Amino acid sequence: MKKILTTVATVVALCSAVSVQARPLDAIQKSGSITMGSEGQYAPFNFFRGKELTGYEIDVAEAVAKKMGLKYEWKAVGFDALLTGLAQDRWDLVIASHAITPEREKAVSFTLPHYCSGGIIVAMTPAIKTAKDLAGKVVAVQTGTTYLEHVKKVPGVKEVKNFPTDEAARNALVSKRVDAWVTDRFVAKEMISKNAKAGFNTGDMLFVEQVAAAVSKGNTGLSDAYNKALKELIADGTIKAISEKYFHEDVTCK
Ligand code: SLZ
Repeated sequence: MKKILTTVATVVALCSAVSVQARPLDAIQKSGSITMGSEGQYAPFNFFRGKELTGYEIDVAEAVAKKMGLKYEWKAVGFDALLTGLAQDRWDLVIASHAITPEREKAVSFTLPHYCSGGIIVAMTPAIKTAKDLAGKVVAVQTGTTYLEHVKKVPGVKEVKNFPTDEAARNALVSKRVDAWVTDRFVAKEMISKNAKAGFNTGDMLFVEQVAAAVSKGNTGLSDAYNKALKELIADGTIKAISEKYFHEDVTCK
């Protein structure tokens, strides 16, 4: 047993020795371009319009990059791979609606938040509105999200079904494979305003959260520069204007 543990420890040590850290600020500045990762399946925060990645978070990050004097390049991948990709040097920064949580903070460093929101209950009947109403019900959430963690803690929920994308979780509700869907309140609001006749009903917010970009753990040079630019863009009204464009309201943290 001891030998196996030693072998495992050696392999882990070797892996970390060869792993490359995401680039510090000066390396990014030297190259002139920052590589950013997002999901592209979470309208209106980040989504594809044809081949173009767009949305509130995409516009915010591009404005920040420009303010930092940088060009940018996007990588879009599944939500699950985004934070781990920071430690693998696949991108310098992730912006994909990640809430700041103690668990995630063990692995990455967060910037200042670019919006404040929360998880809301959505159902096809007005009878399911509160956490209590979820007792005995099947609830759809996206894998790897704070929605999953919070719904798991609601007493009496019959089953939490998880899906690779938020859209797939929503489709499960539409096709009545689940009784409720928990998603972001602004995602729900926008989706319902675009599908007014579909019969969606929103209920209570289950929890609130602050959502921020993430950089590799301890990359404070990059997060400080990002924060400085973001603060300036909040102060001069740029972020508010981007928010109004996608949500018709200001979603920044008050
Ligand atoms: N804000 C939630 C969901 S992000 C989901 C993106 N599709 C979280 O932090 O997990």
